[in-house]
Amino acid sequence: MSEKFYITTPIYYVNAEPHIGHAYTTIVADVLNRFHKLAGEETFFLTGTDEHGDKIVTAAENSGQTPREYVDRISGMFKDLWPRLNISNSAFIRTTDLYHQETVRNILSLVKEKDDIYFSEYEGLYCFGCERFYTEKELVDGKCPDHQTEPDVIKEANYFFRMSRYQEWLVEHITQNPEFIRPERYRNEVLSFLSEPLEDLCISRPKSRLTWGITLPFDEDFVTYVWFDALINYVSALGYPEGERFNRFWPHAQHIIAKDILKPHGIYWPCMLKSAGIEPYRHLNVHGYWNIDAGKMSKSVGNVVDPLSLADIYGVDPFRYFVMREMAFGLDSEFSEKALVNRLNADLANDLGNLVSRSLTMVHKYFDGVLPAPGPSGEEDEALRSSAVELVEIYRGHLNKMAFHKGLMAVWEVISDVNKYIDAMAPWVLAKSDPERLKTVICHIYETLRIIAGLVWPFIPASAEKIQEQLGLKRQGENCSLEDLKKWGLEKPVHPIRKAPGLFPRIDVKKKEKHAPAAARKEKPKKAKTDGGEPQGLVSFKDFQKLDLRIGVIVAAEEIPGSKKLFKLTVDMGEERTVVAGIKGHYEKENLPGMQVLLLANLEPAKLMGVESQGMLLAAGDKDGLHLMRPDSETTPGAKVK
Ligand code: ME8
Repeated sequence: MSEKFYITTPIYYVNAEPHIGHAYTTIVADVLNRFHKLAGEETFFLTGTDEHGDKIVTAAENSGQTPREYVDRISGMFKDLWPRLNISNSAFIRTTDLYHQETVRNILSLVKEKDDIYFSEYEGLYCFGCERFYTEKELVDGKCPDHQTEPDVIKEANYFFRMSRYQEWLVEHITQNPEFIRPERYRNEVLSFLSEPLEDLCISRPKSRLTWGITLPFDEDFVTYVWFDALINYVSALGYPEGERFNRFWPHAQHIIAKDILKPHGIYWPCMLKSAGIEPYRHLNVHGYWNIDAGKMSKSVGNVVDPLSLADIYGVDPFRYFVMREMAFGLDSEFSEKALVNRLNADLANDLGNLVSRSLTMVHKYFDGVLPAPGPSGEEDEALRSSAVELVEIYRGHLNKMAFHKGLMAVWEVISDVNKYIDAMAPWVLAKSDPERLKTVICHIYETLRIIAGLVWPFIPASAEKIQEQLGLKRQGENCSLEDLKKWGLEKPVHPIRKAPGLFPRIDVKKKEKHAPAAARKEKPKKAKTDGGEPQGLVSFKDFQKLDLRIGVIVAAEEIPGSKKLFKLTVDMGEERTVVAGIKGHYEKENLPGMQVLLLANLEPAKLMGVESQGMLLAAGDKDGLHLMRPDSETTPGAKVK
């Protein structure tokens, strides 16, 4: 029987569109989900949307929609976002789902039967942004610390959950289980809060004030407080109380949240579970904020960063890698696009991307793409082999402690080791001096790459699978386990090693060419070599020969939403390629299909406005605009230009 793993994100409010904060938490959950799969565990990964309460009603009114129409629309945006960020959630829950509403009512009845709910008049300071009452002490300068607004004084009769009854038990539980809330700073925060007497929790809202909620099972005139409704999603999604999935996964539950919602998760939720007779979750994992310009980024402040446009511009994997590498889980991080570009260029394009491409090129150059059997070995091989194999457990240790950035740093140390090993072993010299030794070196590089690809899969799944495919591995993605990774030499390629275009195109920081059309991408002329290389400004015939210029025929031309200059073209050059060309405004899209063109076919792929361009059309520009280069008579598509 395999171990089980259950991971959840907060269910996000649908009062605004998803931003980088939501994307981060969900990517963390996704990385953990994939990591636990690699560890051989059976996993369940839940995310969803929180759709009741005052906030939602106000947002719906502001957008001129009914709450129902509004929640359907925004919840849909969250649901659609996740596949685009390659999120592998097992389920998506909405608090307006009927089964969830039923579970909330069942739990309320259960808690009421235990005499843990009572009715009472209450006057208190209420923040509509947080949808909760505040004590004087919790306010900062008389204002809500989150919304910087003065709370309203509200007097009303309501239902209360006897949370105070569970205070002692909770303190004991947290003390006995040091990993219950982690990292430690958040555990201490909760314990410090619990050092004062815990007040009971108001868990209803009169329908005279709010109707958009779940009606209490024991009083038709009230709806449930949004947090009492929302937290229950974590068990309703598993089919509590009878669901087989509930019994299987709940004992292994781990939540991920940011520090903004520590109190409901660290205090209300365990008390609710205890009262309902459900065992507590296993871990509450709390991360910090993504700040922007040194302030908290949030929907209410309005300085949001859109994850999709970042993923569109830089690629999904570079975006995922960046957020996981940049933030130390538990601490705040400052978001900057420049830092993202730097990481992409340095860690992904230079370190990992170059390593893969130079390694595969060598297998081609020296062994026609067929991995040889190893020859005699030496000390250097053993050093690389042990650091690669030991990496698996080091990585596991970091990820188990939520230290994702450290896990990645450890992988990148080994990437640097392989790069150094290649430089030290100089395969290009061995190719002439010791071809048998070269075989060993190539095998060691191959094996280390297999381990690296497996370990980066949770973070950058699509790129890792591309590498695994290029390596000809049978076990790819989740089919490759941590245990398998430790078995040196486990797999032989099932097909010859594939040479493929670069994995991570570099972004030119200075020129900020990222939005520019491929055709307009002008490289600065390379500086003349001082070591007897080619004279400045001239290109050797050898260099010219590196260009793979082909005749192609445009078979389709499409608009790219939001782009004024670009068309997405499908070009047949023996095989079909997608090429993004900056010719809009110079050509009508209807006139393009059937046109023969000249194509640079081995240009490093680049993503333009979210579309990967796998080549470049050649055109000449003058005062009349752009003129596509074409053969002077009908030529077979794919014919090479010499
Ligand atoms: O609180 N940095 O929903 P919510 C990092 N519905 N993460 C951030 C962030 C930031 N600046 N801003 C938001 C709710 N997040 C409730 C949850 S759960 C039963 C109910 C992420 O839409 C982070 O995970 O306000 C935070 O905890 C969550 O979004 C809050 O999402």
